[in-house]
Amino acid sequence: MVRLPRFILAFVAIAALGTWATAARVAEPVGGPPMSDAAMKLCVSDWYAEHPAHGAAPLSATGPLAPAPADTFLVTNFRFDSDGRSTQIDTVRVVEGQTVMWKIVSGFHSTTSGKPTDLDAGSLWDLPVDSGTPEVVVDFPTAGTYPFFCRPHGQAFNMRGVVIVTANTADVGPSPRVSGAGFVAPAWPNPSRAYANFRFRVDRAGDVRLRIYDSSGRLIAGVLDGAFDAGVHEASWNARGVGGARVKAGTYWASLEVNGVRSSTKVVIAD
Ligand SMILES: [Cu+2]
Repeated sequence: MVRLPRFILAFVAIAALGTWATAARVAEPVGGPPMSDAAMKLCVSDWYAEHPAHGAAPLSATGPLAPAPADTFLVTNFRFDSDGRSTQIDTVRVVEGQTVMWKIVSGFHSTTSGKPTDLDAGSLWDLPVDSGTPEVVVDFPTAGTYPFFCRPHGQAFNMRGVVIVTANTADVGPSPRVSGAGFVAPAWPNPSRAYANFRFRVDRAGDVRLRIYDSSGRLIAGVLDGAFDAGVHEASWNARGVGGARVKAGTYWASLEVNGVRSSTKVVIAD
């Protein structure tokens, strides 16, 4: 047996304790001094390395021609701020079919649906908000109250917020648009199997494109691309991708572009 000198044992013990204390702080912040940038970054990157980010609005809803988000939370240490005041928990109100943006100001955070203690936290959306993804946009197609929190700071720093989505009481379906062009009904049947059907309004004769995206914004299929007269029209998607294979069950987004004005509606494909 090699006998280590006593001072070396003391050094090893202190080093091990230091490592443990750092790991515990990252995994479960317990208030006290704010987390360092490095600890926040580690917490966020560790989580999303194991759990894919999801729930961002499809690219079609965030492109240069998409309507601006209806409201924005500025994400800072350690609050979601929507009103420019230093209140802890802010609430924004939007209408069905509108989008909300989270925009980084400082630190490393997430926007995660639910409350920190919910078993299904993050089931609707769970996205990092940091220098790597400085702006994220979530689509809110359905009325309801949607609490959210930051994974590293929701529990210990009460870093939370709320989105309240009110029903669209005009009879124009899920995506009201100022021009009057857009979907006028949710996709049906819901869920869809062989076909998903869409009804949409064209405000004046012109070019119409209808495309299908998956929930990560990947283009799946083109349904329409051509000239239409003004009026209400219908189209169907055969639940097949560009290559002709049936898509797997899940949530997709139909993106409609009428004379450059875009709107989107959700499509659920069943097995
Ligand atoms: Cu945070």
